[in-house]
Amino acid sequence: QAVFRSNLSHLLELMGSGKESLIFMKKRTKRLTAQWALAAQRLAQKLGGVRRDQKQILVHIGFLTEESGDVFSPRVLKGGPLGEMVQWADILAALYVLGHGLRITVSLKELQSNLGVPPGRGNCPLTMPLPFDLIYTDYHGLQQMKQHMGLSFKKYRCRIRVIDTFGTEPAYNHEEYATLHGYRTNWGYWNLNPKQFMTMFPHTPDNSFMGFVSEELNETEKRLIKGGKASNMAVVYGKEASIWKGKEKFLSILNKYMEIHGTVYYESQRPPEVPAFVKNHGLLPQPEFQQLLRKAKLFIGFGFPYEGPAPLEAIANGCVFLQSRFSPPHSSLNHEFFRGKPTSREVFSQHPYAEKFIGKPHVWTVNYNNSEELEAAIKAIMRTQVDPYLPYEYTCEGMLERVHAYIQHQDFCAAPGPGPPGARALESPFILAPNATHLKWARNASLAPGAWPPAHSLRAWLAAAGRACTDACLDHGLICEPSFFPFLNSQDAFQTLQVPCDGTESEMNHLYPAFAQPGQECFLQKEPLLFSCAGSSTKYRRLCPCRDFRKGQVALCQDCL
Ligand code: U2F
Repeated sequence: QAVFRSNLSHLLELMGSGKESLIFMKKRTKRLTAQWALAAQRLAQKLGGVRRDQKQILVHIGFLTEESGDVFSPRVLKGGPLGEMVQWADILAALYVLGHGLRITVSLKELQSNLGVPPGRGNCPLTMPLPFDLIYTDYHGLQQMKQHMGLSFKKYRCRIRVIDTFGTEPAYNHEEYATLHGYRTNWGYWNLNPKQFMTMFPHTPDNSFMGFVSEELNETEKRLIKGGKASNMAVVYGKEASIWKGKEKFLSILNKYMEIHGTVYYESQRPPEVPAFVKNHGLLPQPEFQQLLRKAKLFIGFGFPYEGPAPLEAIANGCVFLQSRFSPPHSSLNHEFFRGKPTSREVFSQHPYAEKFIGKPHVWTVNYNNSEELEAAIKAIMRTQVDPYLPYEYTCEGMLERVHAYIQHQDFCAAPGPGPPGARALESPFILAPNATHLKWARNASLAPGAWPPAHSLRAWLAAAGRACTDACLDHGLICEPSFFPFLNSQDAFQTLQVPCDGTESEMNHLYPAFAQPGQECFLQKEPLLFSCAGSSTKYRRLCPCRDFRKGQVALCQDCL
């Protein structure tokens, strides 16, 4: 039985020391202790007496190991990426607060000793018992485990969770399919269950959304902040000078209306990219950065970094986030940063989560190339009053709730039953919407006992041609749920939806099940690992399994706790 913890001092010891990255993470954990403790109290109350198994967990942070080059640690104080460190610090805190047994490794040697690989033996060819129920790592760590676990890797890889900022889509994950169809990249093709990859934002529900937290304000703090805002103060998003390159015109427009602040790292001289009228504070320690956001009215994205934590922190501190729309969208096909990442996702703005899940009045996404549109937005923002806002899923309680649910319910080691769990179930009635493109699983979940998420939250839609299931579900206020694909992957499902199939074929294709309009052919998915919410083609109308979700917690269905 796991017992919630509110004292994090032992966790701080477990985190070790030395590297700047670890120092940054520990400072963060220490600062957030009270928030975690309060969140644990609230979640304990919410869950009542529900039994929570205590798991033995290994956290191996691969990108911080010397063996993978550890390029991040030396840049912590120089404006390099901190988002990953924010997330790992919060993952560790969440696992610890939930009461699990924890080991943390940031070197190959420590990894080997925790896995029980005999000293001096780089690789253990025998299957050895694994003393952990779960392992959280990243792509670097995964590679190291593959190299050093011998046969055990295959046996135990279902216990691994891969923290993967931008996500891995099923088409890239399936080795054979990726190789045959041009989805092979540096990172993908591990043939894991796509839900084993855990992302920073809810990009595609094919992966699990892990997230991180942002500090939450109490009502008094919110009131004080609202009263203390300087309506003409703007902070530019970007710790590295290169982000400011080519933004002179934008800055001169903004400078007409607002006092501009920056937190750009510099060594001795002001970086030439940052104009003299900007008040540059240099890279700030995290708490001071938060204080700056508390005073500011506007936080401005210049297009990079993509999808970091800072805009959420700004919005939580009562700022409006202004960002540019990307047209055409950025993706692994056209942008260096995304190239080689195992996803085809198109990014329509610097921070799609802020745009799609938060939106106005907190988030304004405009075309920066249009000076009139930009100027009008700045003026309107200066007149708008906004309250500090933090989506529940990014609070400590929200993160604890989600990680608790994953740990108790996600099991990728269970042997698959004979055929998809829904194949038989589909003989039972569906409720059809009048236009027959929407169906709801009407029977109770007893048809797939123990399934998580429970089968009764399934709502199915036949998407329009060219529409991905991710978007088709969102269009209806729902979220795509890949674990429900087996329920829809049958001739019966098409029949129930009154889709006029002239013929039905079963093939490996990450867009299936789907209906091809020319030819009136229905296609079923042959390879369960390729069930994918992401992906679209104008050739197909995809059959999409959607589900409801808890308000502010997109990872969990209404009955998922
Ligand atoms: C993202 O990484 P970044 O580190 O560039 O993300 P940011 O949104 O800039 O913020 C990370 C943290 O840096 C902190 C701030 C955030 O929590 O409080 N910070 C600070 O301590 N001092 C300052 O002066 C300014 C900010 C993303 F998270 C990564 O996954 C990506 O790899 C990267 C590139 O897209 O962007």
